[in-house]
Amino acid sequence: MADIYQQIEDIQKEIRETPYHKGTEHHIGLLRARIARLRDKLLESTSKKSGGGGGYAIKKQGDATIVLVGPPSVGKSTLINRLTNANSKIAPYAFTTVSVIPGMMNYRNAKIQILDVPGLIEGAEEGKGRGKEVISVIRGSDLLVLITEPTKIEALERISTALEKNGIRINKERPDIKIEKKTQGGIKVFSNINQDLSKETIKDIILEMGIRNAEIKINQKISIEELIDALSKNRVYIPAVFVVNKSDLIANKEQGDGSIEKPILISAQEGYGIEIFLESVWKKLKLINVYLVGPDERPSLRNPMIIKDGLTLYDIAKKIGDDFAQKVKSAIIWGNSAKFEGQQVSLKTKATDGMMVRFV
Ligand SMILES: Nc1nc2c(ncn2[C@@H]2O[C@H](COP(=O)(O)OP(=O)(O)OP(=O)(O)O)[C@@H](O)[C@H]2O)c(=O)[nH]1
Ligand SMILES: [Mg+2]
Repeated sequence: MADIYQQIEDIQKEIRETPYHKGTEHHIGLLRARIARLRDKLLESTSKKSGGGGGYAIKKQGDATIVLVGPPSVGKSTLINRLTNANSKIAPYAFTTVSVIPGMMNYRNAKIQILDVPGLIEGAEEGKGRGKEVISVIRGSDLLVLITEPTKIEALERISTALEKNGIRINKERPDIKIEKKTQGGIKVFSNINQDLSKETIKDIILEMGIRNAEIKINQKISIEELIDALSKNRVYIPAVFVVNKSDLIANKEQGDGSIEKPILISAQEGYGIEIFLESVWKKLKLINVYLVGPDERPSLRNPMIIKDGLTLYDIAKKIGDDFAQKVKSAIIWGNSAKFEGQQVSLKTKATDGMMVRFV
């Protein structure tokens, strides 16, 4: 293991010492691919070792699971205690929380599980301490809340970088690259988009990632990083909201949008900014409410169902049951996405937030 860390270190040093331009792009691309493979090896050994024990094997529950990640003592336990039924110990010293504390929050009819994890991410990429278990909890979550306090603003960047090194992509889309492995024929790259990277660089990075025979369709303009991500097995793509707690301690409270540059300012203790924060979490989770209306019922908000945005009415019928989906032919809808109240629509119609639906 120590050997792999040393190898990564050495290659990183070489990258730092090589100026980046068209002429060195190929070489740097290969070095980055080499690092990615070494990191993948480390991640594999982590996932084998982790799982179970020490309060880290938390069962996912509810409609979504979010994780609070941040340095020690920034108020993660205070926040989870405010939002949920959890009772996480709060204290004015670091590392109060040493295992994962789960809580459940009801928000807009959804049950959202919130996990308070120990502030131990940094150092995880060097395989230190419990950071690795924390990483595996994060990898399994639907959303991250990266939280810090006014005196530790730089932690947001630092933790993001540490997570990136562990294969976690924050607020990014999975690159649109299709890889079909073959048994022979070498590497064939197809792209109908003009790429900045040369064909040769793309090909050699693919080889460096350990793929010998494959057809690769690239449907977007890609960077070296995105190509390597697409070729690595263990990348996860997770949305995140960035937060600064204890904002009761600062004078300038110009509210942010939840990005890393403009974190949302909250005070878990005083309750400031909590609504804006939850609003942002909700938007990023991409959950919506649809309301089921029974055959003889009037449309109402009585029977909500939480679903992922983007599903069709047919998908919803399937969720209710395969038999049910077989039987229903169309739907009647009410609410702001209906052209008129009681509109009959096909099951191919996309569900929207607030829609009332009767299957017929
Ligand atoms: N001023 C102020 N203090 C806060 C706020 N939230 C938490 N604190 C204080 O910060 C200290 C640490 O709070 P915790 O909630 O235990 O922090 P934590 O992030 O869970 O800490 P660890 O479990 O040790 O990683 C406590 O003394 C809290 O009372 C806040 O919004 N404003
Ligand atoms: Mg805590």
